[in-house]
Amino acid sequence: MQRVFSGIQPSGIPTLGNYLGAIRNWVPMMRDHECIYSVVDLHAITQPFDPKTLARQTREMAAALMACGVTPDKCVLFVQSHVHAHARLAWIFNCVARLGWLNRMTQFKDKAGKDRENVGAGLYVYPNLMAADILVYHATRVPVGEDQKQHLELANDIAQKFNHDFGEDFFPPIEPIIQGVAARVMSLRDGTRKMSKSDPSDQSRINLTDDADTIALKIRRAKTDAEPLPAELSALEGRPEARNLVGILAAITGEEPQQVLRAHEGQGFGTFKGVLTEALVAHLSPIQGEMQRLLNDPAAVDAALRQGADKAAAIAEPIVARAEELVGFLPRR
Ligand code: AQP
Repeated sequence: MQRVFSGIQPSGIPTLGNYLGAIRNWVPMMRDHECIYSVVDLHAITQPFDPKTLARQTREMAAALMACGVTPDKCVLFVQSHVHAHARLAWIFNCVARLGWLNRMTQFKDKAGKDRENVGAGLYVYPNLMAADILVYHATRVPVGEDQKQHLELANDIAQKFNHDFGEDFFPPIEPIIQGVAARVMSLRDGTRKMSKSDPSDQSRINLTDDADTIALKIRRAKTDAEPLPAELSALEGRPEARNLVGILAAITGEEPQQVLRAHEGQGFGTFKGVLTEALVAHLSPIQGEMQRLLNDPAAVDAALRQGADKAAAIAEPIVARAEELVGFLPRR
């Protein structure tokens, strides 16, 4: 059985984008892979964050995952900072990766913005930590969106250079499980930007915790245009907001966007938004109920995460110890 690693940052409440683009796909993968899923708090501190809310957000993210079906009895679910092997291997990778490789990472350029001198160094070496997250379990499959493909190539470069420099075929190659662009959910305020949990505007996203009224309001206010829905998907080119709402309904109902258009051809957005709201509320409310039930007993969530961390460490410790041995560190005896 192949081993999968995936992570999600506790940088806010999970959004509909996180759910449709990542979390929902984690569940079926647990049937035929050994899945290791992490709430990656070490990554979350590479961007501005609030130390007063980080722990709560981390627990909430774990509860959201469990409520979506990522249950700890069927996978290894844990918090990244609880397993020290990640940071230990990441340091070694900081010394293996070349600056030239990191300089090519487009996500750093996007996230750093214009004021690069003032960005934390952690954001720059983020891909090295991501490589460590995967390779510290010798995981070979990683579900990624298009935007993460470059980081995965870097992880493979790091693994190869480590193997070459330290004389052993130690780290296996990683293969992406590519998720289609269809799963990409865009901001409700701007159809050309992705929906993000850290977007300053709450109106730009649906949070998994939004109640029915909030969802209705956000969808009603979502940016659209005055044209009715066409019959053909190709006619939505140049209408990113309309395309996004059609894509969301398709993802929620399990249909193709083309089928959604056929069913709603000629409709204005007033009507279509009503249908979309109803579908979203019906789909998300059981998840919200379960998340709330879990968060009513935070000690039980923390205990599940502790067990997950123990299971993760049992896999990662021998691997990082061997990597340290290959590098030549004197073992602690
Ligand atoms: N809008 C999206 N559509 C589809 N998939 C998405 N993902 C994120 N946004 C969308 C997927 O969610 C997973 C977890 O992402 P992450 O938390 O590690 O970081 P991210 O991709 O940077 O997600 P956010 O929500 O945009 O977080 P912030 O605002 O903190 O940067 C990934 O698999 C991602 O592809």
